[in-house]
Amino acid sequence: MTQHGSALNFRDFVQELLDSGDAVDIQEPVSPTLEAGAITRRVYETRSAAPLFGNLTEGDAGFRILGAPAGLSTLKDGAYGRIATHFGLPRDTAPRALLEHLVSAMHADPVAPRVVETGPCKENVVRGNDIDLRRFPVPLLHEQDGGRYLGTYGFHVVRTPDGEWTSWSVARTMLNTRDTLVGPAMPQQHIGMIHQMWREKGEPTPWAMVLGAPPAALAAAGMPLPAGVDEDGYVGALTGSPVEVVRTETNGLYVPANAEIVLEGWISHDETAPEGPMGEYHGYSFSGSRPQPVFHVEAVTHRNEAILPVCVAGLPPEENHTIWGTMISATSLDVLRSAGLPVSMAWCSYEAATCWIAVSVDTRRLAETGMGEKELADAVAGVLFGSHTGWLVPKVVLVADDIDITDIDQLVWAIATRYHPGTGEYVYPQAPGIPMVPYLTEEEVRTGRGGKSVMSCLLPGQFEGRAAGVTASFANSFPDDVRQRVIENWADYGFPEVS
Ligand SMILES: Cc1cc2nc3c(=O)[nH]c(=O)nc-3n(C[C@H](O)[C@H](O)[C@H](O)COP(=O)(O)O)c2cc1C
Ligand SMILES: [Mn+2]
Repeated sequence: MTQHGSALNFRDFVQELLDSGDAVDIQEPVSPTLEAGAITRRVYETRSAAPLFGNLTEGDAGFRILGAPAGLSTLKDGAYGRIATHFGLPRDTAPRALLEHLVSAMHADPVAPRVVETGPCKENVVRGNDIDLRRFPVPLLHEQDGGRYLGTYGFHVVRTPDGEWTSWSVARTMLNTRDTLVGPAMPQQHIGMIHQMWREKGEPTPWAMVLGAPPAALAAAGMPLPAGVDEDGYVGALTGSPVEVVRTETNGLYVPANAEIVLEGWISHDETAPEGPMGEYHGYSFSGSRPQPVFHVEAVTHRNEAILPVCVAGLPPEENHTIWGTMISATSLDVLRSAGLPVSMAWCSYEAATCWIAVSVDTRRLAETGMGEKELADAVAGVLFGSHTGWLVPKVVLVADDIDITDIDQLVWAIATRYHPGTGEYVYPQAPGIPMVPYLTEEEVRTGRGGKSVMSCLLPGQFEGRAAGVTASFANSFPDDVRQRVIENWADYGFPEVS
């Protein structure tokens, strides 16, 4: 027996998508060399159902791929259905409710994972010389990529040498040789911090990678929780059940028992190999590879007919926006609110490719603080850009909370009509930030600072609690009885129902 439900069992997640019409079981032969990537890309861009490739032309027979595991959908029950299913929530859960759910679990007691003797991930065990990662259908995702990527929707497991902190974190891994992978482990990310601790001890870093993980665990591994926080305990708090984990075959780490595929081994300290390029979250592919650490695989365990989940990064919306962006939104909202700032919501607009976060300001509370625009911008920048989550996002858009910041149409209208050129932007050349942002100068990439801003779309009156005129719209420009009559008679006028 293993635990069930879409949040804690990837196989159940896939079944739930199929049952709700949000995944397609593809029996046509499909090549992992570019074809699966092209289909998945078109799925994101047309908001079609997630492709489950059941008949792949490379790799051992039986292995499958799920593309676009958290793509947006056009189904009637909501665009965010595939994301909500990651957390076992109803498909029509709105972003605001999802964020509050994620934030409240940050303040709940962690629920530690439960160690079980064995689980589905041990159905097949391959060790040593028998390992050949090319047995999996390792996809070539974009024509310009420097290699095939096995890990695009999986997480690393590492633990500090003192055993006090276990980190689950999502980062990409490229196939290097038959039993090694290569990929980034940035020093600001928790895998990089823990890798450094092992380096100082002079020992290789014990490591595992989990593919086809429980979806809530994958999302938590893509969430910038503070250093020292175990993502596994957060998943327990979030789902209300401990995650079932099993001991690895070789290195004493623990991995989710029902994972589709587990790779275990160690990360080298001195050995690097060229990695990339790859189409990336900001929507571009830059040329050239970079040296990155090599991950040595000493054992592979996997379920029968394992399903490899795949993110084909690039233009939004893909998982770097729908999962990473959503998890950044939750941690940023918590950081800003915990600092006592008059903030009601934070949202990394998927359309902005995780390069900006919109922050909505409670103007009534803002007026009570007596803050001016620069003071507010500096306070938001100080709190956010100094945090682990704020390191990831270069731009903040401040806007009054008459705007629903999860609605890109409203946000664009506010930017166009409220941002004041020349005075509405505050820049922070000393703020630290992720060096992957496309517009950074060489100097900014080298120093890891700058290219960060707060853009204010607050109008002068809003600092005194006054509204920005009356929004001329269906909601604001008509008395209740007129609106009610229009809604009730809608079909009689001859219109189809609006969702
Ligand atoms: C689909 C996806 C792909 C990601 N790829 C990477 C990556 O290649 N490198 C990276 O540093 N972070 C990547 N991230 C973001 C990290 O997972 C995220 O910043 C997380 O907070 C890192 O864990 P940590 O906070 O425990 O260090 C990715 C996230 C998602 C959802
Ligand atoms: Mn972490």
